[in-house]
Amino acid sequence: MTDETLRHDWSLEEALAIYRTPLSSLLHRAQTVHRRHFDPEEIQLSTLLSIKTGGCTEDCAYCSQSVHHHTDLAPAALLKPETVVAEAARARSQGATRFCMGAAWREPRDRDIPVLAEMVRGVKALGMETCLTLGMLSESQARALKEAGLDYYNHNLDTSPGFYDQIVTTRTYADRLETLENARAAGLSLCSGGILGLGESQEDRVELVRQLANLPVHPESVPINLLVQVEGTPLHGTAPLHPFELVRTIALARILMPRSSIRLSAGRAGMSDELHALAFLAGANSIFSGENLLTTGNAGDARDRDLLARLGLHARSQPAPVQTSARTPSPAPPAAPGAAAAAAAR
Ligand code: SAM
Ligand code: DTB
Ligand code: SF4
Repeated sequence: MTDETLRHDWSLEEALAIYRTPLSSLLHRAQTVHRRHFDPEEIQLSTLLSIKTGGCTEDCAYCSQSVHHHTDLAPAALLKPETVVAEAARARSQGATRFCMGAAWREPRDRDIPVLAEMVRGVKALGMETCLTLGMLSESQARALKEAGLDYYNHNLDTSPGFYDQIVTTRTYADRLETLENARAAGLSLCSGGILGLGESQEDRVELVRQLANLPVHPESVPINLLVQVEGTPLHGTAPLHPFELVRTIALARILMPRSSIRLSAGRAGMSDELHALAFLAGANSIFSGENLLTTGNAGDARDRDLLARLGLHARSQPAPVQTSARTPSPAPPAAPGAAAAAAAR
């Protein structure tokens, strides 16, 4: 069975065939892969904070923060490190193991790096994993942030290369790939995924996952966002995606990137408990916790506690051991029926 092998050469035809498998067989395959590599009852929680809000010069059609659109968002300057660290401490007290700091920038300037490094050092000192998402990043910027203790860089491919220019025109897919390369070269772990519900085709969704899986090293974390429709953005009013398409995309990501964390990301506030359950069955094992994402609302801690309890799932209590993202397949651990065995296998 090829599921256990980390492959980087998936063809579109192979990936489409998996995506279009009858749903129960697709879920069974995704679960089988998931249980080989993860504790099936454990969900990792990351909390987001917008450290610089609005006024972004990029024209991403989904985004509330672009100067090209007319949204109600109030812009805010870069937060002070002490404010950021206090928010991280609050997130930690609610069970988050990773703190993700997002800035509405095309790219940071070199002179922004020292204050960002200070934020990273402060969050790291709380014992949390750190993640930044700042737009395009040079290798030297990535190295400086890595040195400060940055664990993850989030930079999404968002959609397929073919559909990309209908969503963003101020940068290219190649720009996105270059930043991922720069972050990798600096030794950072990658968080890279996309958004569904932009009006893309099924082939675009499959191609997005294939692009991620065919990177030289799989992103350690793969956020799958469902478009949060924001009034004033060009994508407001887009026909909603059928939820099974989201579930299939998650399952495909789980099967093609067996060792990656797959995060059910933006859009959860509008999802039923049943859809959450299907997404977890499809192999999602991470969520954004907290009341807010960056500029829009999230499911919230009270609902998430209730949801996880009803599903018999629990939040991961510690950051995962630092991963080495091996290019070559390592022997898969035996199928682990219990939590302890699966945890020990990682
Ligand atoms: N400015 C940086 C960038 O674009 O790389 C970092 C922040 S940006 C808000 C991070 C990601 O959030 C985007 O790549 C996109 O995938 C996701 N995102 C933004 N707005 C969204 C929305 N309305 N619904 C769902 N996902 C969204
Ligand atoms: C990601 O893939 N999703 C997060 C995080 N990475 C930075 C952002 C979601 C943003 C949703 C819309 C908003 O709140 O502005
Ligand atoms: Fe700017 Fe990021 Fe929003 Fe695009 S997604 S407009 S780069 S903040």
